[in-house]
Amino acid sequence: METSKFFPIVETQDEGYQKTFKNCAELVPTLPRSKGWWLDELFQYQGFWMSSFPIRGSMLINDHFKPRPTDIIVATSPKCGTTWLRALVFSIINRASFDFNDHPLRKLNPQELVLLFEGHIHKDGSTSFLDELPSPRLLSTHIPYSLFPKRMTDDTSACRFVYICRDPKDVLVSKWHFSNKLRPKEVPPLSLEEAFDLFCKGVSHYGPFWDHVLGYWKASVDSPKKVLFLTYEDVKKEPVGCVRKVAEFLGVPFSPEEENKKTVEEIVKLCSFESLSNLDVNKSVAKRSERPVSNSDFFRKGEVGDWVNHLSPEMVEKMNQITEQKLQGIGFNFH
Ligand code: PAP
Repeated sequence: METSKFFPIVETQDEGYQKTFKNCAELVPTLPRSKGWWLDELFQYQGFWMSSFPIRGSMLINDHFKPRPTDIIVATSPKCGTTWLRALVFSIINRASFDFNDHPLRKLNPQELVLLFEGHIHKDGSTSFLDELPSPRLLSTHIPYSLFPKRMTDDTSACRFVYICRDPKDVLVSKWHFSNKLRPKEVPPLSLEEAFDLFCKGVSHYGPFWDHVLGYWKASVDSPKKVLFLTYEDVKKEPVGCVRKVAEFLGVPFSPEEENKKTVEEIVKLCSFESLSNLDVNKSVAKRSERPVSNSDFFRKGEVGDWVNHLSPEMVEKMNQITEQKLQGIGFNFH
C-alpha cells in the first residue's frame, strides 16, 4: 500500500502496480521542485515540470499500459485547445453512431467524454479501467511525447496521436485566467507578471511549453502516419479543412455521400466555441471533489490573439524572442 504524502493512498494487491507506486513515491520527493500556479507544487521530471499526479500517471503508462493499434490519443500542452480537439475527434470517429441533434456532446462536457489518460490510469489502482474500454479507445493527454514508452512511440502501428498547439502568448493568458479560477479564495490572485515569469522559465504544467511543442513537432515530421500536428490558429481559420485532415489521418475519410450531407460542416458547427459554450452542460459552474474546476471554466473567449488585451510590449517581445530561439530552424513557427 502506498503512503506517500504526495498522493492519495491507493489500495492494490498486484505486486507490479505496488512496485510502480513505491518507485514513484520514493522518486517524487527527490525531484527539483517549484511552487505551482495555484496551491500545487511542480516537480521537474525527465525535463518537464509536472505535478505529482501526472508523474505517477506517466510511470503507470510506462510500466503497465497495453496500447492497441486503434488507440487515438488527443495530445496538447494545457490551454492549447484540448476541449475543442476532444470534441472534434470524438465527433469525427463516432459520426455514424449519433444524430447531431441528440449528440453526447450536448449532454457531456468534452473533458468527461474523452478522458484524461494520465488521470484515469490511476482509477482503482491499476490500468484495468482503460484495459476494459472498447476499441477504438479515444484518450486525451498533456504528457510530453518523450515521456511515453517506446512501445507506443516507436512502433508505428501501436497508436496514433493528434496534437494541437497554440501561440504561447494566448496560452499564457488562458492559463493565467484559469489558474486564478483554481486558486482558493483565501489566496491572493496570481499576478500576470508572476505567471509570465514562471511560463518563460518553463515552469508551467507539463512545461517548458516550447519543449512540449518540439517533441510532438519532431515526431510528426519523423512519423507523419503516427502523429498529426495542428495549430489552434489553423483550426480557427480553416475548420472544415482541418476536420477533413484529421479524418483522413485517422483512416476514416468523409465519403462523397457525407460530403453531400455536409457532415463536416455539422461537426464544425457542433464543436464550435459558440455552440459548445452555450450548452447548459457547459454553462455549469458546479465543481466536484475529484475535479476542482467546473465545466464552464474550460470556455472563456475562444479567440486567437486575446494576448493583445493583456501583455505589455516588453512581454510580447520577450515571449516572441524565446519562441524564435526555441523553434529556430525546425520549419514551424507561430505566425
Ligand atoms: P485544458 O488544457 O485545461 O484542457 P483547453 O481546452 O486546452 O484546456 O484550453 C481552454 C481554451 O480553449 C480556452 O481558451 P481561452 O482562455 O483563450 O478562451 C477556451 O476558451 C478554449 N476553447 C474551449 N472550447 C473551445 C472551442 N470549442 N473552440 C475554440 N476554443 C475553445
